[in-house]
Amino acid sequence: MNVDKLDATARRLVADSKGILAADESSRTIAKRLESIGIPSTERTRREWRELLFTTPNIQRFISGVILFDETIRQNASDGTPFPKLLWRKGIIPGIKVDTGVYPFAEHPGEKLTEGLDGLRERLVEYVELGAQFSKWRAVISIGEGIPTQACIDANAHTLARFALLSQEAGLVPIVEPEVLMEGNHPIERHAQETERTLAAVFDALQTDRITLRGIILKPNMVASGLEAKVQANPTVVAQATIRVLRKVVPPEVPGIVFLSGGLTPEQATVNLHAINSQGKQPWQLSYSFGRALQGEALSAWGGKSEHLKAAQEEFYTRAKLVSLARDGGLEKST
Ligand code: 5MM
Repeated sequence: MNVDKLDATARRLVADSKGILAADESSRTIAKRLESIGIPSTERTRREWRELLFTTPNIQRFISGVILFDETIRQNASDGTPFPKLLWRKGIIPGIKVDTGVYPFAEHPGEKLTEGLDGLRERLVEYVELGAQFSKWRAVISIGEGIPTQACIDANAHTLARFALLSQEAGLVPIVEPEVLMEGNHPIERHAQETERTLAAVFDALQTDRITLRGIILKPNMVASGLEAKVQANPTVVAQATIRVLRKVVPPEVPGIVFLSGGLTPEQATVNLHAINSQGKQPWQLSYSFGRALQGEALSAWGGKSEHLKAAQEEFYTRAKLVSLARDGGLEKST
């Protein structure tokens, strides 16, 4: 294993002012997103949408890497350039989602286990040939009455560690994504407690499996109130709770932490990231790997119409710029 190469890739992914675009929606999720603007999800519309994002002028100022879906890493832009090559030309690192989705966790109602370990070693070799330099696996932990169970947390932590080990063996930086969902009406304290429990189990599993921590990126949720909770913690409280949990459980060797947006609006995710980066110096870079919070406004502006392409790219550029400022704790400079 080339640890220096993993380390260099991880550091490039969380370079100053930059973060990751999550564009790895599975077929079902991208269909939901495209149908929300009234267009059907076809091979062509999915390609057009991703091409619009990737070809946004100067987006490489704020985007260090893009997480692709299996279909996307094999697609070409309209001029015939394979998407990974198009991204490389802009100095953006292509990555790949390698889990195959979340499934009910047997005998554990309401809980999910992520699958995709079968044949993973061989798939990773192919993704490297296609141009990927990092990989991603998402585990989903739900909060409810009596859940998450320790069994669900441990099973997901174990599969995340297996994924990370195989990725590093293949020369790919694993993005380890244990998402404790914000869906629900729980108070922020409960989200903090379950996030801490989950991350502690994940780092136990990573250390047991001897993962090189300086060659991974952690992709967690911010610690926040449930999306349906009546009382919503403000960005400062979110930032303090998030940092408190991360400092307890994330070893300092980890080079970077990139947050998911988890259903927060683009504005909320941006303001929270700014507040998190205003809490003082931390051992790790604190950046972003948003999906919805980076794409939402551009998707609405596009509406599937070629005459709106430029306006949509401007929306994407503007949001990415704001998120980048927030990542450096400098959002107020934009106002
Ligand atoms: C872009 O969405 C990713 C894939 O989700 P599905 O497998 O459910 O289609 C997802 O893993 C994403 O990378 C993270 O959840 C971050 O996205 P958000 O929208 O939460 O920032």
